[in-house]
Amino acid sequence: MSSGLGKIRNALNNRIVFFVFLVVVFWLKTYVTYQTKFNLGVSDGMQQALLILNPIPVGLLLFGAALYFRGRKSYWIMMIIDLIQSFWLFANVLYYREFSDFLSLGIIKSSGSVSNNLGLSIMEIIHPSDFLIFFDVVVISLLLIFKIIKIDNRKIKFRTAGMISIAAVALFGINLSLAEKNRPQLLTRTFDNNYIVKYLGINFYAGYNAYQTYKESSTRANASSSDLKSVLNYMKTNRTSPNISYYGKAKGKNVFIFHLESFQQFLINYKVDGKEVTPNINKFYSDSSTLSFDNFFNQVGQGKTSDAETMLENSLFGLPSGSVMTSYGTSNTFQAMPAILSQQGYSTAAMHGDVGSFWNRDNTYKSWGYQYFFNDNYFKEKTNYSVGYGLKDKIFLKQSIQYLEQLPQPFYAKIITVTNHYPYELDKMNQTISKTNTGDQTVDGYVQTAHYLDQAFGEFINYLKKSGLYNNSMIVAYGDHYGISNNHKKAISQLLGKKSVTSYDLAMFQKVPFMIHMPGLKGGVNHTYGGEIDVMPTLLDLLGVKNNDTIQLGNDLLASNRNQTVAFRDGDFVSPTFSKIGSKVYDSTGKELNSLTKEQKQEVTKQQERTDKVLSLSDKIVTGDLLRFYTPANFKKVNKADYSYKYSDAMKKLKEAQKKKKSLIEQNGGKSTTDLFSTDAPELKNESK
Ligand code: GP9
Ligand code: MN
Repeated sequence: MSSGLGKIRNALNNRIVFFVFLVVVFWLKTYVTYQTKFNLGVSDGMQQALLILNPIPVGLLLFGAALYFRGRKSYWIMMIIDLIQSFWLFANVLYYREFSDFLSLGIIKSSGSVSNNLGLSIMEIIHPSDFLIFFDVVVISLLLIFKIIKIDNRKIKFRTAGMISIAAVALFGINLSLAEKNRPQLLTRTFDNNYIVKYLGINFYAGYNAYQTYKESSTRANASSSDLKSVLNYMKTNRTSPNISYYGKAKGKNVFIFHLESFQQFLINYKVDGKEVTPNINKFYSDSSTLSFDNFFNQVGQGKTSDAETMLENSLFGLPSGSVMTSYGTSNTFQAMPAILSQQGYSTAAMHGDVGSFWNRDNTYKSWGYQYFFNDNYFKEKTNYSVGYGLKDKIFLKQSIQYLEQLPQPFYAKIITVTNHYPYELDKMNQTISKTNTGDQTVDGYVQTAHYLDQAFGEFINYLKKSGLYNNSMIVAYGDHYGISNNHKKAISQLLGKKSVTSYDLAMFQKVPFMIHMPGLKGGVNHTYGGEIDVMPTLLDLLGVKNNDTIQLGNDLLASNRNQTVAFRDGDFVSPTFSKIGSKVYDSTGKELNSLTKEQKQEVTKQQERTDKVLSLSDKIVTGDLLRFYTPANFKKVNKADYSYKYSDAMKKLKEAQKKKKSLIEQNGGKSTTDLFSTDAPELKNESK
């Protein structure tokens, strides 16, 4: 035995062996930490393989850098690298335990909130086993100090060190390409820090995040308040005057923003085998107290849901690539709808059955002034409760009531569903309508999950009626973006009953529902052309909130003097007169115009210029963080430190809020209204209450 140990010791006296040993220990340690301290949502064999693989290339590269140096220096470098890595791992373990997310430089730099919250409770959240992360650093350092492992002073050939670095980079290349294959656009869209760590590793994530932060902060540093001039000039000409027959009509009402995931306008009144796919939404759409828009377009880019959220609540566009929420949500200054309304006495809450870190919501929502964010940490989970990105809508909505009813009124509540999400898979017991039969696998399940979403929506509306909320709320429902992408032209033409589809048809296919319901509201179908960018100004006018000095790139859909050019994120546009898709121009009937008159040309150019302008202004505002230089009158800058989405903090705050005696539960004599939510969710059938 002792001779075995002696052999190992002898071997470790060789620098290359020592290096390999360090890499192996580092790899094991990282992998064990992944498995025991984080919840990375590994869902298939490839993801598992990548999780095992991903510490290796970075380990080889970083520890390998020490091989270019000689003697003691080389050992010092290796141990310091090990220590830094261990600190990073350790800090993330603690942060993750509290926030289910990874640390980013943005958080470390910008928000006292996070470090404060963490600082206060650090002793409570630390587990003794966390310190094991430093075990190897301590033991190996001692072995070196006491010369049990001896320093190998021999020079390592430059070629050997070089080969190791090259191997590390090559291995990383393989890692990256396998990751991209499993999760396309992983780096361009950066959905969730958990994804980057799962696929590429916690150390790569550190570097990547540092690079992003550097890039972003240098653009920010170069921006100044004078950059606002062009924005303010645009606002002067773009601002509409509100429609007096609607202005302030919803003043003081509760507001629901009901997010219909991947829900397209074509589903309204759509039938499969003679059966309505979305009967509840159809009814809501044509209710006499619902204002519905039938030329309302989604305008999202790569940020998909997050772009929709950014537009809806800030009237700013998403980015040409990536997502405003993931790249700028933590650090930028915003003047978002939740912040504006909370300063008008509203309670504000977002609810979603996915992890809080997706699209960086857990940080962005603080910047937007959300007092509460009820994410999956707040909901009961069971194995059959979730599909795809999170809780199934019916289960999520039922569980959301216990929080909703505690909010002091008026409240602003955003409810984000997720079951109707690509790849539109639903368990047998929840399939209650037949699939379409285009033969395109990804398309045909869409009506089934949409039908499920519709039923969930119906159950929620029933609850609102029973609880009385229906009568004192403005309910806004919208589809965030397409469910069927343009890659499925053949299936799309079959769904629409056409022989084939043109680029114009595909642009029209980007319509999503936008509906505003309130008892007493003059309803009907409004044909104005607009999109997600226009929601915030529309709602603020309906709520009668002063809105004449805010920076918003959309305009009130109900105003009569509004511009109706709808900009898409790629620079195309649609309007009631002309639409430009790619290099083609179409008239209002969808006919391609091959030659334009001088007047037509002028009009198209004008619309194109407006489209380009509004997109570039938005990018300027976001990347330069220009709102930090401008605060509208009566608006208080949001301080992220005021917010915490920790379960215990939220519960404390809700309890405190009950003293105001304005919540539904208080109105109901202190009795919960959760029983008023009835659902036919098969998963809940045999559950005791
Ligand atoms: C996940 C959900 C999906 O939380 O909002 O986002 P998407 O993929 O639609 O952008
Ligand atoms: Mn979405």
